Amino acid sequence: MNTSEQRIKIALQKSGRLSEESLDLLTRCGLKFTQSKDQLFCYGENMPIDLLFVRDDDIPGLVSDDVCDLGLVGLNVLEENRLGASKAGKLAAYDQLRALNFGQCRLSLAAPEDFDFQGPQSLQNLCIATSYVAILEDYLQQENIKADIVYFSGAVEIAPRLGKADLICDLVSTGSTLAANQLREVETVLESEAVIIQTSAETSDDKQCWIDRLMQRLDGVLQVRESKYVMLHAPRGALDDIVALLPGSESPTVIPLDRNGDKVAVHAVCRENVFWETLENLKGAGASSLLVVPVEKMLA
Ligand code: PRT
Ligand code: ZN
Repeated sequence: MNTSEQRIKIALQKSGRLSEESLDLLTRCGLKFTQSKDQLFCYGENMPIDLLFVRDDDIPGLVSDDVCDLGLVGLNVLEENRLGASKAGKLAAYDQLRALNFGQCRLSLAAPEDFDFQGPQSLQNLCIATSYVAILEDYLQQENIKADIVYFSGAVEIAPRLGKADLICDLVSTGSTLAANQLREVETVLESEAVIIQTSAETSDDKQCWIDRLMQRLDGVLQVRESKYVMLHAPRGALDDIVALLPGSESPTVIPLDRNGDKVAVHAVCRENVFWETLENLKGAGASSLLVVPVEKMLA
């Protein structure tokens, strides 16, 4: 497992909105790198896994062409690549392994505030500015709408003010960019978040073993992020109500606290965050001595 062909290469965004969290996720999976983020390449010290830092738009192609085995990229970039390739008669050769629960945004249509949007039909014969031509074309085709698309590589939100388009189709997260440009989100075209993809090219058994191991750790890391360990005391009679209130928990451990088992301790892993309201409701149902602690690692 030492030659460079046998080492796994993961493509990550070099510098941008996904960079920090992508690297953080892999570090949490226990990977150690000889790291210098300004370099294009990072050597994995404790596993045969190296990182390649590139522009996000290049990630689907690098994975599809089997230059990299894995890639972390926004679903929006992936879909644009897949639909673009299919239009050119090519097949994008990668499989989506997991959604990564960061980089959330949506590709949305947005119009000037006074635009009377009554659904996709309102787009008929209008002009829409976007960086996501293939996704927008696909959407318009599915809705049976004829509209002109004008390509903007960035600052799409200024297109209506420049008189270049009637609407835009762009990524939105908080919505503040749209508001600052007197635009209103009218329709979501695609919900997006960061995902991890693997090349569809044949992978050696050795490499696949490491990829499976990495995915198992990744599942643990993703589950742990929101998970909490909850401990509480309760009268046995209130157990059903209390268990029903624990968010996303599976069969908690119940330990008798007195000789006849009327009072019990309940320990549960909750796979969702536990808010103050939940604790108050648990207390209302008869629970006492409530304790919520973060979970460090989890292996199913
Ligand atoms: O240099 P490189 O090509 O690698 O980076 P890039 O400039 O193309 O991408 P980058 O770093 O801006 O974004 C990388 C990925 O982050 C995107 O492909 C999305 O998957 C994800 N992401 C999440 C976002 C946003 N949220 C986001 N808000 N990408 C862009 N935006 C922009 C959007 O285009 C608009 O200009 O932020 C603005 C809107 O934000 P709000 O909060 O005002 O709504
Ligand atoms: Zn980009």
